[in-house]
Amino acid sequence: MKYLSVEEAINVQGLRLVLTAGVPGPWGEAAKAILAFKHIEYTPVLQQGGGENDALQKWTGQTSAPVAVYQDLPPVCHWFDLLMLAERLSPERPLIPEDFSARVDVLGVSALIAGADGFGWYRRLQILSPMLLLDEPPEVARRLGAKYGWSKQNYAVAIDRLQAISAELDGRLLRQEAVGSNFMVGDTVSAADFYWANFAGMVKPLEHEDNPMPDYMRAAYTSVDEATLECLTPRLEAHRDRIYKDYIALPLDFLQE
Ligand SMILES: N[C@@H](CCC(=O)N[C@@H](CS)C(=O)NCC(=O)O)C(=O)O
Repeated sequence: MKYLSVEEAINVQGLRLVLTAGVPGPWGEAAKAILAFKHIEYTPVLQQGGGENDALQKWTGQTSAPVAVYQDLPPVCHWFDLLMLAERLSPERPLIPEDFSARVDVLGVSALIAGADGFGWYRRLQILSPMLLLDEPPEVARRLGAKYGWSKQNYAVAIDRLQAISAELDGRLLRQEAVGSNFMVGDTVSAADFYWANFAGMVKPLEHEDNPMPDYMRAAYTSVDEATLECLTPRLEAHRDRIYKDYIALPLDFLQE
């Protein structure tokens, strides 16, 4: 993938998507998969994972990725706003149902996976822990820990939260199977399916041929803890694989050209 620098991207027209360059960040990959499904074109822009990202801070008021900047509209830095922007830009390929009850379900399940205090959030606290529990944590880990709410107390409850979310998602898929659906909500693909497919890799990434992530990141994402690994139940893993097969292009494209 060819990324522009923030400085280069500021004056480009259309949709710009700031992404952590060189790695498959789950929030960024979910955004990319959603935009691709909707046939929305964008210019990739480089964020340096865990870096200072001063130019990004000036442009968007924060330093994380993904961020979507559409023409002269304010930057969109949160998964929910990014999803709503994608819905507005391509309403003909919806990933949020019109029916309000189903809408509540899709947005609620998506928040359990991608939102603050969700699956990705707590799994990240676990991933950062080996570094943050050192006497002298590396600078990058310290910065990420401060940004994303790491503390010994939050780390201690992470496994309970991951198990509870996993049980909720697995139970939901079981009920869906019983009515003949392969999707998290209703009988068609939605944003909730896209988020799960992309976040499940934080426990067990796709094989190298489909996800050529750097070795250090594969080692950090691949769970060796039995209780965490069990959060990816066979049903949740099969769901992830089905969504990739049917809706997301592989191999993932994130390495810097
Ligand atoms: N604020 C985003 C989440 C963004 C996020 O957590 N980004 C992480 C992905 S791991 C990130 O940019 N990490 C690298 C960094 O902060 O430098 C949302 O709610 O959608």
